[in-house]
Order: sequence, then structure tokens, then C-alpha cells
Amino acid sequence: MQVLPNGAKWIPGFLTREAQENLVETVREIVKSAPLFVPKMPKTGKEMSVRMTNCGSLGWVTDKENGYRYQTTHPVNGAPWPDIPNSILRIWTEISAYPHDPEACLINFYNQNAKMGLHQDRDEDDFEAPVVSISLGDSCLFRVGETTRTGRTTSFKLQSGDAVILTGKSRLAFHGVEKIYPDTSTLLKNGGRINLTLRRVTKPSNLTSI
Ligand code: MD3
Ligand code: FE
Repeated sequence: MQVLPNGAKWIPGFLTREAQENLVETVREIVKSAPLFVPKMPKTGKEMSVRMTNCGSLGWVTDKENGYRYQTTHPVNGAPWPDIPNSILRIWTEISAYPHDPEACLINFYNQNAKMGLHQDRDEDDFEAPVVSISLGDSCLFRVGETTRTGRTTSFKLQSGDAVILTGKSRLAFHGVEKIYPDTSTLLKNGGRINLTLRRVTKPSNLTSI
């Protein structure tokens, strides 16, 4: 485990190859009932290059009219998101050290040309809970900054099977995916990168934690 600036924790090789293969199969099952959709930027409606879907009680979506938000249903087919599979919940329990289940598992798919600009994750009500990220497939160059857009940034390469846990100050650090390194993994038949981002969205009620 390596500690990055602002306290983010990086676990290179967290998942074995076999666990990665099983997780890809699990993601394929989720995508069958919740197909990837094309996220659009708020106000401009410009398409993002990443394709997305979710599982969990709340899924992260974005479109021109209503912007970034969490909702209980798929933006295209209107169906409730599939549950977060137990194998994914176990990853959260093992590495988050947080006593409540995640509500959202955002699944991002990057083709070889996709990227994600520098941003903060601030659409959640609960910033106390960590964010857990799992990378599968091609490697990427990931950039992490500070809690202001103009802060210094550090870039590092995330590989298939790596986990990152964002706690403390890193929870609100600016971050983005600068580029995908094509053909750096044999995990996905047609290449590209999958990232799973597990998040708590709502503040847990005290009544459920006693
Ligand atoms: C912050 N996804 O969906 S996961 C997102 O690879 C998003 O698809 C990225 O940012 C992706 O909002 C990254 C979250 C993550 C990972 C490592 C970080 C955020 C980080 C390290 C420091 C600060
Ligand atoms: Fe993010």
C-alpha cells in the first residue's frame, strides 16, 4: 500500500488475475440489465468520452438539462439499477473500513481515446465515507491534485487490479484520467479500461448504526 499526497491510499495489484476475470464477468452481467449510456455535460450537452452505467440503490448520471446527480433509475431504460453484487460489496468492506455499505457503484468504461478531465467528486451528501476505486484492463495515467483546481498535481499510472481509497483530504482532491495506454492489458478482449467507483451517497442514519 502506498500513501499518495493528501492521504489517498493506493494498493497496486489488489486483485489477482483470477479475481479481475471474475469481476469483468460480473460487470458484463450488470451491463446486460443496465446498458452503458453516454453521459452529457451539464448545460452544454457535450458528450463525455467515457461510457457509464451503475449498480446500487443510487446511480450517478449527468445530462444537459439536469446536470450531475444521483438517481434510482437508469437514464435510458428507466429501470432501477441492479443491486451491487456481493463480490463487490466484499471489496468495499475489506478496504474501506467504513461501517455502512456503499449506495452507488459507478462503472466507467474508457476506450483507448477516452479521458476524464480534472474534477472533484462532490455530488454526495456524505464526504465522511471514503471512495473506493478499482481499475480493470488497460493502464491509465491518473492525475491527482489538491482541494483547489489550481493546486499542484501528481500523475501516476494505475494498472489493472489496482485499488485506490480516498479518505480524509484526498476525498475532495481534484483528479482525472489523462490518458489510456492502449494494449497494456489482456484482461478485456477488445481493450480499454473499466473503473469501478464505490461511494456512499447519503449520510447514514444514527438509528441504523446503534
Ligand atoms: C481522487 N473516476 O467517476 S476513480 C469518477 O478512473 C472518477 O474512472 C476515475 O473520477 C476513473 O468520478 C477515478 C476515483 C479516484 C481514484 C483515485 C483518486 C479518485 C481520486 C486519487 C486521488 C484523488
Ligand atoms: Fe471522480
